[in-house]
Amino acid sequence: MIEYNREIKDKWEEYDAELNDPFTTPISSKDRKLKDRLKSNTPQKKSKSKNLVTTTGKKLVKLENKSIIIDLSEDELSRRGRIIKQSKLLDEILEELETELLSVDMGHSVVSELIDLLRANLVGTRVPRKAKLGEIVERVVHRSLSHLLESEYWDFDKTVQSLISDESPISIMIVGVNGTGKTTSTAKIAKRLTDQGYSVVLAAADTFRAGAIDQLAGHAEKIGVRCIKSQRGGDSAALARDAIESARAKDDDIVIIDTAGRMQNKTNLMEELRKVRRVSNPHLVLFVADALAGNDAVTQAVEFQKMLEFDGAILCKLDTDARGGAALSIAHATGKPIILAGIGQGYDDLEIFNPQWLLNSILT
Ligand SMILES: Nc1nc2c(ncn2[C@@H]2O[C@H](COP(=O)(O)OP(=O)(O)OP(=O)(O)O)[C@@H](O)[C@H]2O)c(=O)[nH]1
Ligand SMILES: [Mg+2]
Repeated sequence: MIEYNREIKDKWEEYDAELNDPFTTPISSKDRKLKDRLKSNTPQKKSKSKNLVTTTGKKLVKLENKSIIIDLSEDELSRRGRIIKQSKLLDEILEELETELLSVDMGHSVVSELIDLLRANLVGTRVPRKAKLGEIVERVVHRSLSHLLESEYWDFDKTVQSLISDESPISIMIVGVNGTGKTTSTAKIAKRLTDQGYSVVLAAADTFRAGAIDQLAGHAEKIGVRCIKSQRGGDSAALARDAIESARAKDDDIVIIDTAGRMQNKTNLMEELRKVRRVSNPHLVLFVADALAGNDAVTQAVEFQKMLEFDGAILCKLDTDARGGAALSIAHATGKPIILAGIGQGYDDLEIFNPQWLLNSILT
């Protein structure tokens, strides 16, 4: 990552030479205050969000926004070494990093939050005397973004296994805007769980789009699982409930509910999805995001989260030239983890999401 050139390296050496004894070079009180405030990641004033209300007195629900935690642990020294100061070199390294992260489709707000936090946490930090600033930043960014992707993470296979050991059938509802990969992911999950020995039923709850029912039924036939369907325009919530009843009657383990991504308008779509969820009461709700949509995927995830909370996301189309930064923005903006990754159009092209793989491909 952060391939700072020879010139920058030289400047770092100059900067090194120009540093006085770190023990007698305290950071300015302004820098220290900023550092302390951001380091603790706690707002200075008590948040008023608890009492957020609309102009007509209705309660507003604040989004759970995951804060980024800067992890300096392995690079920070408690004694000796040198102290990182605000410098042109640091600015250049952070600017380069910012450009790089924006180019892999990480959203503006999360990138600037990360850069600000990095600056605030790095300045004043004592590091080994011989350490290269660019390499320190590289390691800190990697660790910090790992935390972001790994926090709240849950394992898909183990979760399904543990839910089934408590109750059967269990249901998984797949949601997201149109064309992101919901139906394909429904089929891929069915294949994955069938391969693990479970008996799976699909529920064709996208009764809105022409061809959606046949598309899912076609997948079901190829995978060799049952598909519960109705006429086009049928009641999707009733269909989902029927599928669960049918699974219960036939002793199946899992129902996967494929839902619509488009209706007459957004409000209708959300109302329909909320009804499906209320009636079928799924064990898991998974949001499908299209990695190719970049920042739009993040906006969609945030909008969905407001209307219909989900437990985790599936990031599809990672096999394309999508840059993958959306994963970080989605995790940051919704507070929910990416759980599964779609890596192609075949039934086996679904993997457990691997944060390290994504970070290695983003931070090249
Ligand atoms: N390359 C690639 N293509 C994918 C992936 N997942 C889905 N697709 C393709 O994306 C297109 C849309 O997928 P669908 O599963 O139909 O999307 P959907 O969300 O169900 O769409 P609607 O039902 O219209 O809302 C299809 O051509 C899929 O083959 C993936 O991981 N990689
Ligand atoms: Mg579909």
